Amino acid sequence: MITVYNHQHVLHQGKVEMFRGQLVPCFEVPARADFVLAELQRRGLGAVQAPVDSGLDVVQRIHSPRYLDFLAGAWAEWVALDPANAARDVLPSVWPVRSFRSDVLPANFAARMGLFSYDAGTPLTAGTWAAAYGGAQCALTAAGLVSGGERSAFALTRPPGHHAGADFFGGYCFLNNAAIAAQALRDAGAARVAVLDIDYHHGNGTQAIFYDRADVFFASIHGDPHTEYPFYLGYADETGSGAGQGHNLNLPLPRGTDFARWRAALGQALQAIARSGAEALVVSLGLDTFEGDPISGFHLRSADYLQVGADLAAAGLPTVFVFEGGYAVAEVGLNAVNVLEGFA
Ligand code: Q9C
Ligand code: ZN
Repeated sequence: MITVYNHQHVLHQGKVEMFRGQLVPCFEVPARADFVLAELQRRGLGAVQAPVDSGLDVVQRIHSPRYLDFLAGAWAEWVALDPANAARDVLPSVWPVRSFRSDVLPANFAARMGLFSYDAGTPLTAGTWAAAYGGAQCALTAAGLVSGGERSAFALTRPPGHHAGADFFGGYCFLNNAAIAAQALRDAGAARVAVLDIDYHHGNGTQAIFYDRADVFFASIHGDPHTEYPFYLGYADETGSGAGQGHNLNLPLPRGTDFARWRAALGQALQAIARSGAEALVVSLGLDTFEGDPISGFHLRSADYLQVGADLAAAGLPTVFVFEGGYAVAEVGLNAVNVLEGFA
């Protein structure tokens, strides 16, 4: 399997995130991707290549113009407010909840930070745009390889993407790489595409992007949002709207879920994907379902990920893997590459 590696990922390096009233060191760190790359190379799982830059055409089909403009220019605005800001990450602190307007674009920078985000755990840094842009190019290149006839490809990117919506960031995510890959597969001729999200956290951004579309089926297996982040989306009764009715499947599972129960949900998701008529698959590959993950609550073990890969392969679809979460940093390489090897 070819890996498309975003060498610019290190440019996104958050210092702290807000957690229980304190600023704590970021969980989403550059070493995550380094461990995956090292394990891929150690096990000789296939070529690693840099992305081809194909610009923002497909990205603009997923994200709104005013959101992309904001992200691309946010760091320069932040430093212009105060040169001392260059040493500090940006975090939002005010948000337009129900009854506020989101159609007006405020001139105030903090107000726009809040307009385009939904949590205080996602620092924006000097290199966030460059890293996220490189990640999107990785997803596009991986999708292009699969459209061109490869059985599979892996987009090894960070920051992750599945919490980012058409016009918001959050959950450590800025550009929705999986959604961008799915759109690219559609544009290259696949009539129907499925996105399967196996990160511990519900892929609220991806769901929202495709919620009213019939051409992209979204299925997600995740911690029950009654207790787990992102809390406000990911319930079983969310099945799609309008033309997208019936094209969204959420399989929330309780904290403490083990592999046997999780795998049964995977089987259910894959059956639904087969019924959807998808001609290609995008897997949002989070490894935070691992028993040792510091911020999650499922109990998958490293060896289980080989079986996950084999189950995914049995679906028989051309597949783009996109790296998402997974915060047990020392084990994330082993776990990710186990999925890829199980698939191969
Ligand atoms: N400080 C992804 O896995 N914060 N995002 C949870 C821990 C948000 C996870 C609280 C977790 C977001 C891509
Ligand atoms: Zn996650």
